[in-house]
Amino acid sequence: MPTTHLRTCHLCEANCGIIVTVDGRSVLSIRGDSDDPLSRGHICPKATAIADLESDPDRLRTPVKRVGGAWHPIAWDTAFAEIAARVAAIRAAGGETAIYAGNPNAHNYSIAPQLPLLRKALGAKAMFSASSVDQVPHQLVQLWMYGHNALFPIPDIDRTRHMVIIGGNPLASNGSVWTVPDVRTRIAALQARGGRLTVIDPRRTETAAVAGAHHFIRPGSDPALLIALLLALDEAGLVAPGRLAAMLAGWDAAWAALRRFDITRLAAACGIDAAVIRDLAAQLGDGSPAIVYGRIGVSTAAFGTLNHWLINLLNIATGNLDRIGGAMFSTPAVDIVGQTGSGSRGRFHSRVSGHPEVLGEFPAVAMAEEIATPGAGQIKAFFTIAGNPVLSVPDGNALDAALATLDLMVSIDMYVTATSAHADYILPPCGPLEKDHYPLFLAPIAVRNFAKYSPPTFPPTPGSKSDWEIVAELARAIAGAQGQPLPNIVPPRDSLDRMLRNAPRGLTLADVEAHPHGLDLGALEPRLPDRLRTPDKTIACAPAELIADLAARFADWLSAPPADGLVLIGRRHVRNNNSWLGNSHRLAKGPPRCTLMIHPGDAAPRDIADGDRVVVRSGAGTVEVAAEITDSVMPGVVSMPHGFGHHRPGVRLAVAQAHPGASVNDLTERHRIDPLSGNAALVGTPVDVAPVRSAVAAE
Ligand SMILES: Nc1nc2c(c(=O)[nH]1)N[C@H]1C(S)=C(S)[C@@H](COP(=O)(O)OP(=O)(O)OC[C@H]3O[C@@H](n4cnc5c(=O)[nH]c(N)nc54)[C@H](O)[C@@H]3O)O[C@H]1N2
Ligand SMILES: Nc1nc2c(c(=O)[nH]1)N[C@H]1C(S)=C(S)[C@@H](COP(=O)(O)OP(=O)(O)OC[C@H]3O[C@@H](n4cnc5c(=O)[nH]c(N)nc54)[C@H](O)[C@@H]3O)O[C@H]1N2
Ligand code: SF4
Ligand SMILES: [Mo]
Repeated sequence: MPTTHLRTCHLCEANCGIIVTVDGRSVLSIRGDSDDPLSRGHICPKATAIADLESDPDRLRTPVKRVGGAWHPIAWDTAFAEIAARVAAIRAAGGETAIYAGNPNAHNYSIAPQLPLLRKALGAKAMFSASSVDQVPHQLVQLWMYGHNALFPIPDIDRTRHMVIIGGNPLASNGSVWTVPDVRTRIAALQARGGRLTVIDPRRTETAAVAGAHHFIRPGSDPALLIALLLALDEAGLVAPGRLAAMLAGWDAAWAALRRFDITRLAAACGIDAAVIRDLAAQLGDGSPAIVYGRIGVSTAAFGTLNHWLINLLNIATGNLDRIGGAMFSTPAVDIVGQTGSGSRGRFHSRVSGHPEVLGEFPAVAMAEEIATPGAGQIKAFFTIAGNPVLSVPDGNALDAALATLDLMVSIDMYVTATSAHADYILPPCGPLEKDHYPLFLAPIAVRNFAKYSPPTFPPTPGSKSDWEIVAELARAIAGAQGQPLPNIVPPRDSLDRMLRNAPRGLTLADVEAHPHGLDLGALEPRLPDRLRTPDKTIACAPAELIADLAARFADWLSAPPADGLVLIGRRHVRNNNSWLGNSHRLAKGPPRCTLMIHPGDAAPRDIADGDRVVVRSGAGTVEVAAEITDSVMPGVVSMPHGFGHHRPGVRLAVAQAHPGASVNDLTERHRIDPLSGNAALVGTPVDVAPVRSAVAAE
């Protein structure tokens, strides 16, 4: 008998409501839930991949242990006991341990409370995560300006008049650091009510294609545009923070630092005409609700932290922070801001390169050196949890080589990937429909205040475990093997109920469960100054680190002549998801997606024809891909998606390996970072491109 089940798609930040129809354990259909208050029926093609994940023959169903090159099934308790004994021995001999927590952790409410238990049992000084190849610059700016790293301003797209998207492509990504399901319809509604969308991107993206205006920008040059916009507002007398004025600290100091620059010079540096910049500033400053929003393209950049500071200053200068139709703060059912520490930077430093910790983590770019560099404090045991950093982190080859030297590696993952292929043990979670879901980290950044709990669709398969159980049981086994007190494990539903009750709304899990389509808690509301976590409830507009970065590193960059040659940027496709989901039959269909987009004016002099195999070379390495000639990328820029390169030895992803592509992170470089946040500068890598035939001839 088929049954239908309501839940949330956990695959991306949009958190769409889905209706899953099953017969026994087979998935008959996955449809959008039109009664979900947030997603209103929207889904993207990835939702149906959940069915492929459930049935994928490559998905591991039992823990496995690698002996030589072969994988052997192993019982859970044996695996936990063996890992625990090895950790105890490694630590007794002075070896360090570390964890990399990958992107899916952000989509799994139940792991978060268990991770500190594992970290403590391991005594792991070094914690790494996908945050430092992603959004940590947003969080550092929020810590400095608003007093808490999780105080994310959310674009109130449904009520704005003008949305400016810089370095984001929500029509492919479905929105990020911004839970905004069905963004296409929301953009169409904005335009239908006479509002506008402006996109700033080195590529004419899917989002740019529906925007009223799109401006190409030289990769990495965004601070020049953002400062020029601020100066143009100032010049036109349009700086009007309104009611925010009473909350601003350091406002004059910020302006004094900005006014050292000149619009003409800045315009030349970013490649956008000064007249276009002045016009955009006039639109932003016209008094109607407007939002400047920046994402991966400005976050994973050498000036990532500077970019986000300038974006926040723009929203403040136009009076659009904390304003209906501007960039607003949420009133979430679970209040991360009220229930976690504000965050930190520089309390301790990494061993090899002396990177400051940021929010308790070291930059992911430092993993390879921390594993490979001998000496006291060298990482000898390494745990990955839902991550595939060999494909996701710059200089994947360096990490690949480093992982091979570990004394112990454990991956909590359901696939044998480019990363987990190095593990001694792979501990696979149960299928996705056997898990429950709550958007712990994503509801607080949604365009409406909402809460939704999804129970498991299927009962657990006997002998399977959810991620949180694996992490918790590992923590207990490892603590026990070292004679530490056993950690107290709180079931995730209990933690969730407690977090809900402790938030100002005071809901219970039962209250949320009473609304299986989701509980709409209303539109975003102005929250300042109460929401600020700075000691004096002001907005710190001139953090010393940013003023210094502007005066030194940015000023140097601006005075240096622009480099010749091509630079590499990334892109996403609506049918891919980072380094995984490539093994879904449904998603893998269609033309090859791992191509190098290149402008016709850059292809011709290099004698590259559309579809030719080309060699791309950077300071880190070389990859071979097919060229896709298109004027949708600006001259001087080439674009390649990340998350491909499944040909590496040992990988077991049959469908993905039929379209292996190449890993763009074999080209990105470990030393290219934003030094304030430690975030990788994934965009703007200098590269050479040549057809395979001449590259071969040259060698
Ligand atoms: N060049 C370049 N590199 C990038 C980016 C870019 O734009 N350009 N983007 C960066 C960004 S924003 C991110 S977030 C990172 C992501 O990079 P990672 O943190 O490495 O995450 P994923 O690539 O999503 O890999 C997820 C892994 O977890 C496994 N997995 C999936 N779901 C689950 C689950 O529920 N439980 C468990 N235990 N395992 C699971 C998958 O099989 C896969 O191996 O990549 C970054 N890398
Ligand atoms: N389908 C799909 N959806 C996803 C993912 C996925 O892999 N596939 N990944 C998820 C994850 S982990 C994340 S973090 C989000 C990311 O969400 P988005 O930030 O929307 O990601 P992208 O689509 O990579 O958009 C980044 C844009 O920045 C542009 N860009 C590159 N360099 C620069 C620059 O120097 N300046 C400017 N202004 N723009 C630049 C690129 O051309 C690109 O269009 O997407 C999430 N959603
Ligand atoms: S946009 Fe697609 S992948 Fe993201 S939550 Fe919605 S259905 Fe899932
Ligand atoms: Mo991400």
